[in-house]
Amino acid sequence: MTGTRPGIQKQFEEADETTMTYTLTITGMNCGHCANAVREALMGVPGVSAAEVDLALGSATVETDDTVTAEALIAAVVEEGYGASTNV
Ligand SMILES: [Cu+2]
Repeated sequence: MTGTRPGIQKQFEEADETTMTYTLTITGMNCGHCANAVREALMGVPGVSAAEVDLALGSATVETDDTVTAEALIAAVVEEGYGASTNV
């Protein structure tokens, strides 16, 4: 059965799987400027469609396509000078 109608099957899978949401714990942010820097770092990762950073909670919610790994998101934040981890 698999493979007989790959086009149709793929469309349904993609509808479900192309958007992923990561929640990261961010450390080292002190002000809105920091939150903005983290947000821009996340938005700079190819495949990220939306990023929201909550300064008070020290967290980030990132929407991506399915090519993006948590490691890539963490690396972008660390490169910006902040700490990041995921609890998946
Ligand atoms: Cu700051």
